[in-house]
Amino acid sequence: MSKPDLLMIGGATDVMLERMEAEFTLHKMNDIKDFDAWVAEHGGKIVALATNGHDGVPAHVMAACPNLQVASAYGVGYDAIDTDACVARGIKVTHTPNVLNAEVANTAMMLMLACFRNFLSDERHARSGDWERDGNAPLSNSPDNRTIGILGMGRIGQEIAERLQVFNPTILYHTRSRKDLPYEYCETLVGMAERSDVLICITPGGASTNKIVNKQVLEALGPEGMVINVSRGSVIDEEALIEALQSGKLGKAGLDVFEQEPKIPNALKEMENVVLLPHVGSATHETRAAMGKLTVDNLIQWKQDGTVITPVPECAHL
Ligand code: A2R
Repeated sequence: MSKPDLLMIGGATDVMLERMEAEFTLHKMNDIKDFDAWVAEHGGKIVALATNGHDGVPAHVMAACPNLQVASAYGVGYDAIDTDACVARGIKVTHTPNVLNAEVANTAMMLMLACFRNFLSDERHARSGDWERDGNAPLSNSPDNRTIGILGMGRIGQEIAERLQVFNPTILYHTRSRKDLPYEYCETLVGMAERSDVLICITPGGASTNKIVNKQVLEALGPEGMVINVSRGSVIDEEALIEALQSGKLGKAGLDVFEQEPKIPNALKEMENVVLLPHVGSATHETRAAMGKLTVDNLIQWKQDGTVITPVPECAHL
């Protein structure tokens, strides 16, 4: 059987590599020393691409692969991919929705709990010997009976709302369109923030959500308020966030994502009222295996019959 040429951007698990190598002639971007020379020899042969939500499909790669037909992204967010350009060329873009809902929802919950309960500073208090030297750690706050506003109420947002139920919350949500769900819809994000103890961000990135959580929204949460971000760094105005946290206009932040990953502003690293994670929302062996499987399943199905399993909405008609 013929093996179409596939270019892989970024890394992949051993299982993914094994399956891709069985079906495709694999070119690894990380191994290409001289890109121009590689393009001259192989660019025209590449019909398939495996990538991820961070690297996307760079414009120079699109240009170098004129016969590209499918791009399979490992991850649910695809804001790094110019879907208009892909649609214009008939390239089917796929992503990995649903298989990471539970894990990202768990991450959001753990960030919220860590912020309310000061678990990270408590852990330091225990480990450092401060407990023996200085006595008990300061009291923290309960996550129970809170009003929690969820920005974005799609697959992951709904999973977060369901998992939060054990804390007896009042759940509000803001999206562009009202959903048929048993939670209260808020027409405006600021209006929701004014009423919320916690704002959890779980929209896609991209132009429509860029810095949507701005100074006004952050200050509406207030000095006791908390923001949790498991979506994209671009969704929050990071400069405004730092200012609000430093001035005490916002209470706490739990962040898994940042504007310039993997860079995290020093100001955030220095603050005690912030919990920081290195974009690990879906990063468990189990969930990454499921994401990897779907990434490769999309490519293999495309090879078999030209269709894909989970196209991004913009490409569903292709
Ligand atoms: O606005 P709607 O009605 O399309 O609802 C979607 C909402 N959303 C927005 N809400 C407010 N302002 C916006 N500009 C805006 N754009 C989108 O975000 C919907 O409720 C939610 C996205 O849900 P899903 O498409 O099901 O995405 P999923 O699987 O929950 O993942 C969300 C994001 C990914 O794109 C990654 O960036 C991250 O979570 O891992």
